[in-house]
Amino acid sequence: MSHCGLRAMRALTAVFGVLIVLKETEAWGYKNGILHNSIWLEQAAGVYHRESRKGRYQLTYKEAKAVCNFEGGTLATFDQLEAARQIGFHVCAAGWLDKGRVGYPIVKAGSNCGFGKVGIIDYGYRLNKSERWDVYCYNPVAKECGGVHTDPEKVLVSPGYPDEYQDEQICYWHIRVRFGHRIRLHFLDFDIEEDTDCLSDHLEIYDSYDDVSGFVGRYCGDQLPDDFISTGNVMTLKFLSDSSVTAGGFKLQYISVNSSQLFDLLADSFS
Ligand SMILES: [Ca+2]
Repeated sequence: MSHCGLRAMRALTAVFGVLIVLKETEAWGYKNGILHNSIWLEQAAGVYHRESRKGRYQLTYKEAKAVCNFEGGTLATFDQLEAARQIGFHVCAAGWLDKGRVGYPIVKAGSNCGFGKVGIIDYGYRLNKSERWDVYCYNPVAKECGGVHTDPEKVLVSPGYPDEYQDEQICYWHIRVRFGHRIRLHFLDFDIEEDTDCLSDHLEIYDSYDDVSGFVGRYCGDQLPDDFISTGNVMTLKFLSDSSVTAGGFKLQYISVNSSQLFDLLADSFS
């Protein structure tokens, strides 16, 4: 091959490489190297998205089923996912559905997710059930709870509070305040079924925008957890209850603090 031909070949290979990366980017919603589906963990119409603790696209069909069952739900059907999508459920991540189908719900067309289409992006019934995806679960018993919160301060409560929470609840609260600010969490009331290692019911705090990284702690019992201040401008709270024994629930307040307020807070705590 001539020198010129070799160079052209290399250039072509590079172009194909870039194209493959771009295609991945469009299909799976990578942005600045971060999977931005992780912010969409809230539930809608009883449907919610889960990924493996190991991360994105790690669940076989069997494992996906187990994840939903563990939380008292079942795999969502295509119709349940569509019903959730119609009230705004938008997730940029393909997950297992009932009967081995795979897809994800797109509300707003975007170039980086869903091939610019709106609707359920349907990968069809998978022949190979060992493929690894995320999962969409359905749990009609779960009360509406969680969500994305961007107010500078807010009170958050367990589902049904001040009544006792019910069995088989799962809630994610994603808190995002102004860039450069941090989030101070302060508990006002706390009563969650007590159990060794809080395996039955618990509230978990994550110092990140998802429940995959930044694990801070898991809490149960009736002692108020200590205040917590995030390292960045985002935080995630996750509440889970199992299939028996409930308790009073919790009430907490979060406040967005800037660096000078933070300095005062820290000064107070040491004085
Ligand atoms: Ca329980």
